[in-house]
Amino acid sequence: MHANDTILKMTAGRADQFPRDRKPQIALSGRSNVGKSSLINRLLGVKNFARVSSSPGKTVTVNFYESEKKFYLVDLPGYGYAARSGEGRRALAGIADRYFQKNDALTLVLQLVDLKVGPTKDDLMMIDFLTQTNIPFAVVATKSDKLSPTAAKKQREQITETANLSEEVPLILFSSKTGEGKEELKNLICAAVRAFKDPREE
Ligand SMILES: Nc1nc2c(ncn2[C@@H]2O[C@H](COP(=O)(O)OP(=O)(O)OP(=O)(O)O)[C@@H](O)[C@H]2O)c(=O)[nH]1
Ligand SMILES: [Mg+2]
Repeated sequence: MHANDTILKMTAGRADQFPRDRKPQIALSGRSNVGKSSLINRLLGVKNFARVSSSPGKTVTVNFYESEKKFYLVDLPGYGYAARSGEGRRALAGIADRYFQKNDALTLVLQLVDLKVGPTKDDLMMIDFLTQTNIPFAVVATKSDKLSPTAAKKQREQITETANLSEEVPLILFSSKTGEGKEELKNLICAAVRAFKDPREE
């Protein structure tokens, strides 16, 4: 999993542009500014592969990064960004919703939650949705560099409790600044890719 071996295969502004090939997809979900694009950059070992911005709401398309010709990392638009205009917001919510519908290739969702902030109302709704639809997911608590190890541990417990996470749901502390959690996350992604069975071939 490295930038040398990864291409931006598709920047989809509409659902009919989503790739329909049979490669497993690992999607990054989370509110705007939580660190989805930064996480992709850290995983790929580069600074600016996926676009990161100081102003939230930058990723407005569903971006499919194809890695090792084997799987996709899918950067979804962030939710919960109030300053976007009404029409734009609806279109944005629309495309992320469409992404989750009848997607056989979706093999793992990485649900990002800001470690320091904890789960927002939207994060909790998303976690409920993933639980109810039986989509395998892990929670990635981002920006762990902002807390001391003691505070981080406390917040971790807080997240498990607030989101009512079952023991099967992995919870990974991650920082794109320090690289904490990177190996754990890579292992999780690799395992999901290996375990993927194309439902259309069964
Ligand atoms: N301290 C710290 N800051 C981070 C970390 N990850 C991301 N950031 C900062 O948080 C801001 C948002 O990061 P992005 O990666 O663009 O967030 P995003 O989730 O892709 O946002 P949208 O594309 O708007 O949905 C940027 O200013 C990043 O530099 C981290 O691990 N630690
Ligand atoms: Mg982004």
